[in-house]
Amino acid sequence: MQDPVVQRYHKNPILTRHDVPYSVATVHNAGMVKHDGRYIMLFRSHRRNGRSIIGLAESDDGFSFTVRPEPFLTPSTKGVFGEYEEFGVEDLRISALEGEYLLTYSAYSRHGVRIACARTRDFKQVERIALISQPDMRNVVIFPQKINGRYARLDRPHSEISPWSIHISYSPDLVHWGDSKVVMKPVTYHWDQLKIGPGATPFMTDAGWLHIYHGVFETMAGAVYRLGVALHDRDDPSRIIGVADQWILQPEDPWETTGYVPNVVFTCGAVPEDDGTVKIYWGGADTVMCAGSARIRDLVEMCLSNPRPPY
Ligand code: BMA
Repeated sequence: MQDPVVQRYHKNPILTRHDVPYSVATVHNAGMVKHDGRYIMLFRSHRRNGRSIIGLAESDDGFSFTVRPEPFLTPSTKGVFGEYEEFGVEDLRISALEGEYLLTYSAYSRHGVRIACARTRDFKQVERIALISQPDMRNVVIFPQKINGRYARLDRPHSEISPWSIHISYSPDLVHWGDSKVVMKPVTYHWDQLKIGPGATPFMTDAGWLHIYHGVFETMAGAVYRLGVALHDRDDPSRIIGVADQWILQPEDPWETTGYVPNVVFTCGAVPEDDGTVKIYWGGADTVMCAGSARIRDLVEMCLSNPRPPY
């Protein structure tokens, strides 16, 4: 196994606010996908009013990105989306499914945070489909394949009774979701004991769906966000095969340990490659975008050889 398991790109950070041709304060937590052989990054930026929008950057090699002159998605001002996106749109994930790209993002408003779903085929036109959760819900990733004829997603409801955990839900039509079930919870006095949430869109491996998630530990100096990895059954992703006991990435570089929110690495996207590696993308300190690479078999091995209980 490579040590460290995630090799950071030597020219991190790969994208900062200085690369953005419009006025923003941060660049972070980007959804990722390969479209027509090019890497698409849909990144979150705080505007100087503290509310977030989504920008688009493109790359041929997955590391060197150019930002489009205009934002990709800004809060709607019309109808039901206008009401629920009033305070901003955040942390978008991309799922390639049946010839289109499904986008899920957090919609913030005076009513709380819920998830909106939209679709695009070309990353030019975007069509909003529906608000697909009630408040409060963040961090929804849709599996890039239907499971027994239904759409499936990992989500993370907020609860006062339980530490915030990862659940699975299903839908026949992308609009109505249900049949929910908890799949993974934080483990006490573990690096993810405070809360966990879905991270990058899961991708298929020989051993099942690989999901890179985030976990949080509270310290005397505040929360530390790290990344971990879980393996889900290919046919029934509500069944966890193994969750790695150890994290795969923690804040270490200066732009991860200091910034707008210190000690944060937070992922919304990873791109599996044909050579058996996966490019992992994360926001550093809610301020910049970083990238790294891992061997998929190493991540799978971590889930199989030394797993901790799913909950
Ligand atoms: C979470 C979300 C993320 C953010 C993280 C660290 O609650 O707001 O968007 O990256 O906190 O600040």
